[in-house]
Amino acid sequence: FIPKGWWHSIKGVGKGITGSIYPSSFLDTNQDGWGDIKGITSKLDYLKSLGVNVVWISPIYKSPQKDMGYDIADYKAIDKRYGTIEDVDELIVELKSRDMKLMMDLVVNHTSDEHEWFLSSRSSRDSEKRDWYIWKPPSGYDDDGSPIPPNNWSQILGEANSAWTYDSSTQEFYLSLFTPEQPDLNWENPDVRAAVHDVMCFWLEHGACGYRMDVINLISKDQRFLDAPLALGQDKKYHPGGKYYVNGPKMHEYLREIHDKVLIKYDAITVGEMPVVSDINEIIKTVGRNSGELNMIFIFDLVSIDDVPDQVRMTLQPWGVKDIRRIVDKWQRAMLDHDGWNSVFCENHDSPRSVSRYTDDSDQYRDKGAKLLALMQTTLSGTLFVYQGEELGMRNVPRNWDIEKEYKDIESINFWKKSKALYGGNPKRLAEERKVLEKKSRDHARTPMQWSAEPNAGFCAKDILPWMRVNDDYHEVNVEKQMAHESEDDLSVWQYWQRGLANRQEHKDVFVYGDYQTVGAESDDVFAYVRTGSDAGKWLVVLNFSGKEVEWDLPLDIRIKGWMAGNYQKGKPEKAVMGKVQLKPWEGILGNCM
Ligand code: TEU
Ligand code: CA
Repeated sequence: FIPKGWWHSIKGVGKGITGSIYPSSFLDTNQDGWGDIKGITSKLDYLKSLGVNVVWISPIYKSPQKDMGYDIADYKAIDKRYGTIEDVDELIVELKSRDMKLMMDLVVNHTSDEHEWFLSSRSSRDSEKRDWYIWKPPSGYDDDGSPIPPNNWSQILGEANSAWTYDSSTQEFYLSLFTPEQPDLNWENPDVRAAVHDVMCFWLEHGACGYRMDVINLISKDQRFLDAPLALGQDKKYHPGGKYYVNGPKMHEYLREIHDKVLIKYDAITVGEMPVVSDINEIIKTVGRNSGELNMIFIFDLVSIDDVPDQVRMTLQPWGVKDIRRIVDKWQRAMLDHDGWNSVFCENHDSPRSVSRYTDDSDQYRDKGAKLLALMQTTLSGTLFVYQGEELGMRNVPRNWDIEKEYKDIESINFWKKSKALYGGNPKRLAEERKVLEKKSRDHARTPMQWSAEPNAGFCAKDILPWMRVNDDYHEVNVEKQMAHESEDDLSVWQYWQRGLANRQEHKDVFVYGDYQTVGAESDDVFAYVRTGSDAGKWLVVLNFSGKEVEWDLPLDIRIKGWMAGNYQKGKPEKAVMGKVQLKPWEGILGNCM
């Protein structure tokens, strides 16, 4: 029996349990209110005890931090806020001694506008680096003489603005898809690609195991630079231009070049961030067994579940358990049927907290909701990514926080600026906009990690102001409390994750590599599936994604040997083994089948 994705098992990718670290909010060790590399190193035992064996750290390179380090000014230097290159060396030594790996963040769709490549590029039209970025003349001039951008594409982190930024000294626009401080590199230029390869080799030589590759599917732009289709029902000046740069014409060519010139030499592990695209064939070209591109990607369907289709991320649409089922089923089956590999995640630094988003974060149900999501993620195929604080069931920030004072993210700031400009005189409409932020802002994931009930949640010293406010609930929700939690009949969320991860590693043939089948697809409340492996047999996962008590019919062809775990008790759940199963609100159970 050769499990699907066996080549990933040889390489160890399948066994990967990745802890996603947002360094500024992880742990501050030098009293400046900003998390640092030494903070990460000091918590490796913590991560290891949870079950993590790979650490992905969001960018720690030199950066003006306009987009929290996703605007890099020097790829080979560490930002002073985070520490030094010696700190990275120490981190790698400490990781290796624990049999853990370091995954760096590679942000090469764009640089910071303070990167020397860009400073040179913008210095004159004749600069030898002019062509390293994407420069175009104005498409015309307004009545008042102001230049009109080359096309109508909107900026991703500020939808009211153009994706093009005018440079008055050389009188041309440069493309800056995310913010004006993040100019897009011109991947058509082979020198740019060679420079990226060189950066990649640098950190792999240094001891990194591989890369999480930021918006890697945006690197190839359709060179016609045509206008984007107008977003429906929107009376806007600029529109999402994804059609012309998401999985663009030469993306696969560029990825294969990276693979052949860099990855293969180091046997590096890669996960490409690929928002928007959700076409199976297109994705298999990248992560299929013989693709020669990447090991896996982040597919965005689950974290875009509440986005209005074909519009920007900061929108809201209703969704239900049928959507979760459709999305999970689609990708679990796709990878099995086409021999591809995938990542599993519900959270990252760009998404609201999963317990608030997919379940119920009230005091009554937060614990159950967080465990429900843990049960789901630890029983699905792929390389698992657990985002800091997810293992505690950390919540979104409270609704009563002052947006203008507490929200720090450039996307939130631009969104709120736009909302006030457009709807300042319309309190009802403005309240709707506020609701979008309260539900979806990236700030929710970025509050400091909650280590203890000490002031500032133990993230930094008590007399220091953390760069971002600590969530008010840290007295209740914190590492110290959850690791110490002792109770006859219950586990903390942290302990539940720990046990789930251990169970997953123990039964890799089922939960990591096994077959996947959705069952009971007619239910409006329950999402359920069967995992089948080579030696540990067949397992049924039943997840009540509703706040109601639900009666669920066991499929006729499934016989339960025993219910082994659930999120309502420490031991084995007492449930019917045939016929109808009664489920409490947000209850999840795991059964061993005959
Ligand atoms: O995110 C890219 C991305 O497309 C989204 O997750 C993004 O947050 C969303 O589309 C905004 O509406 C990556 C990084 O993860 C993010 O933090 C950076 O801001 C972005 O790239 C630019 O580097
Ligand atoms: Ca610090």
